[in-house]
Amino acid sequence: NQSLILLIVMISSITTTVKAQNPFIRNQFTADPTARVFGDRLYVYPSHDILAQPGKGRVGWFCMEDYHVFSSANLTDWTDHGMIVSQTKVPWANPAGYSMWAPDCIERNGKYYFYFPTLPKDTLLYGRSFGIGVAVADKPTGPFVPETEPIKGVKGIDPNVFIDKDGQAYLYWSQGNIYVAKLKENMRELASEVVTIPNLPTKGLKEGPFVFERNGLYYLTFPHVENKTERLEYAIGDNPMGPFKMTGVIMDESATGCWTNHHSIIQYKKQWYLFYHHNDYSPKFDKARSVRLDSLSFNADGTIQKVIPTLR
Ligand code: FUB
Repeated sequence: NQSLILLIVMISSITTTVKAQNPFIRNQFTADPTARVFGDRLYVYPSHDILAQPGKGRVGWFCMEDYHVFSSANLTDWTDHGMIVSQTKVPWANPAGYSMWAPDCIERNGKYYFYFPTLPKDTLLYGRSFGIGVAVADKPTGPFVPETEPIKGVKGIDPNVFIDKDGQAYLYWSQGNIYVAKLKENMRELASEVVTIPNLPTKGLKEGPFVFERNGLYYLTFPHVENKTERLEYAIGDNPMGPFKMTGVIMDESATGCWTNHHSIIQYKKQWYLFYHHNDYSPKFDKARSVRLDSLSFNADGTIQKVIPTLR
């Protein structure tokens, strides 16, 4: 068995274009990595796990109060550009929510739009649901200025924004199902009805949609839990609003007990990559996670080859 594992590790290090050094952010816990290419650098916008203490978050649960952004030109040397958004600086956020969950960031006409979910102050309207907000900057590293209100008509977590070739932007998010709506040119308001994406698994779809386009195919990718831990799966369609056809698995469930997995997929310098997370630096507590990356390849028919995690 050990020699089989060694063989797999040797083969993957030959075919991998990056000498993966997972986890690749080592100065803090990070999760839910959204990778984006801006100019000639790759930026990663992750969640920032911290440990809850009595009076600060809920002990034993996810605890996040802010976001950092990281960048690299070679996927080996990473720069931490520091804190970009914090719960105390978002006018509509509950400053004691500690729920700054999975974010995204996208560029449009020279502005950078950072999308994030968190618990709103307005519990009358939101109950226990999350809202999704936007913060805007002139550079990928900020400073980001949060809007005063969350996006109207959206309750849920894990925003993901995709801009199609015709310039139309779409916002995806989760709340039991995966939802999509068009965004206005201002990137701060919905421009359509909210659509529940059909033909996806009816159970175990909790979070983390990520959409990208390649060769005219639209890929809706997401974590799906059937047993204990999440498996990364995908569906393909010919329209960003679906319908999508369930197609396969990108990464199997983890056997080592990190309940969540959350990912993004991006092409950088002609190679595609999967960014995801695991609890490498916190094996006994799976809500203190660390981000990883591995190369990803497609078959000739557009299907995705399964990614085997590289641990070092
Ligand atoms: O990081 C908090 C939540 O855990 C995210 O929003 C989910 O996608 C899961 O990774």
